[in-house]
Amino acid sequence: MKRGYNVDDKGSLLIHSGNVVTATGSSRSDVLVRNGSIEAVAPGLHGATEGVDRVIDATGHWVMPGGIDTHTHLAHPIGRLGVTTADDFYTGTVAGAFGGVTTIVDFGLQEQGGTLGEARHQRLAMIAPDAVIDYGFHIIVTDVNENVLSEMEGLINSGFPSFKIYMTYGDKKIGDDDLIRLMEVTAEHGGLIYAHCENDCAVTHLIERHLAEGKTGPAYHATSRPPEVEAEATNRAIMLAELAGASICIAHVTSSGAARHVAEARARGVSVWAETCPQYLVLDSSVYDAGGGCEVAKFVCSPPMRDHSHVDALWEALGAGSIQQVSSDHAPFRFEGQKTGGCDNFTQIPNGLPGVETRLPIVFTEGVVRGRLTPERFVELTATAPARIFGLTKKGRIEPGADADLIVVDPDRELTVSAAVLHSDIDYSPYDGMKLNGFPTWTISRGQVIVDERALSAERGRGRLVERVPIDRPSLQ
Ligand code: DUC
Ligand code: ZN
Ligand code: ZN
Repeated sequence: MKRGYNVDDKGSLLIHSGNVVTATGSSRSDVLVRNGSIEAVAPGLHGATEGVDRVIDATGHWVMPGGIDTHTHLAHPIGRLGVTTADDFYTGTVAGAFGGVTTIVDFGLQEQGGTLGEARHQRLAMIAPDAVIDYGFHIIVTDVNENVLSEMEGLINSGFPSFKIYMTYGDKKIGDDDLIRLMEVTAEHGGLIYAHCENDCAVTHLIERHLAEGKTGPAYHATSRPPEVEAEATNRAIMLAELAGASICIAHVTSSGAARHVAEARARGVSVWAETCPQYLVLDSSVYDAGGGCEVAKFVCSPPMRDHSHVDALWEALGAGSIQQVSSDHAPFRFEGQKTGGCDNFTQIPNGLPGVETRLPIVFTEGVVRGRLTPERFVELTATAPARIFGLTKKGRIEPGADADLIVVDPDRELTVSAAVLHSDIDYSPYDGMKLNGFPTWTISRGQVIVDERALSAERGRGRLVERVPIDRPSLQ
């Protein structure tokens, strides 16, 4: 029992006397970890600490599965502008670890004219030296051709079962014809389409109209992408998936209309899942009040934040199960020098908000502490469901045989958010001043304590590529 010993994934660790919370229940219990996996979960294991390398006393704490964030953009050229996000795979995964995230599923972008295999190869080479937590990535398909379609079966069966598509965003956009072709292949081989849904024609038209009318300030970003453009594209993507018999996950649902299309499709048996993100649950369209000047650019993301009726609808959908997971869509840009490039023209503001570090605390505080979600539902939304939807068989659960990816949280400990206390390589937080519970005291990845009483103890590059399997289509949980 060596207090302070940083157990690697060959060691053993006992976390005792915590409130162990899973997606299906909570109880006071101990968790024994050996060689990176969970060996046993039961009360009374702390009677046998002989030979255990490290013991964590979790009295008064909650022990939960490490968060799985299936929507991060690290060192990634975003959207139509192609501006690269400010976090690399070191700063982004360190930020994740401090926010209780033990696995990310990021993105590898197919270049125009390039292959999906090249996208995989390039992205792996970028991530592996830097990541401190485990990682996978979705391949973003931007250029569909026969070769691409024939590559997909091999990718699905070798740990890359999900394919991101954009229904808007310039040369990254996929048309409906190509979307159906992709869906036919994923339907046949157990792949999943992960879709950014906005009607590109409507957005393009509205942007042009705003600019022609002199409505160029950052606040007009939001009115150029109203809820209808999201709801229409969401419904279209779902209907195409239904036609092809394919599974689909709708990225970042922000509006009541899109949430309703998802719920209705699930009710008729379509294999559709949906995520929302913390920004759409705690911020609303008042962040775009024109009085804010260029500060408004800090909140420019797509889809944008909505009015409060949509915020309420999203919480309801989370409670009812028609939205199954919360991801961050972590796409951090510095305010000075990146966001400010569009102070006079909202189309020049890179789209995205940081979120990998604050996702769990926001959902914990606004969901569990405020009584909107049970602790079990919190675990389901942030870890267990993302693992199930995206084929991460060893993650997101606290049970023998699962990877020992755990967080130990003091539910009463509060932290006031500012860029200075967070770990992303940017100069602001959209949640500045917010008081949040739910930051972990310890974050454990494959048995290794990587955040130890709020101090980093992880080597750069220790993260591993996560195993993923083809998607279980009939499961609509
Ligand atoms: N939307 C954003 O705002 N940022 C990242 C990509 C996206 O779809
Ligand atoms: Zn998106
Ligand atoms: Zn995104």
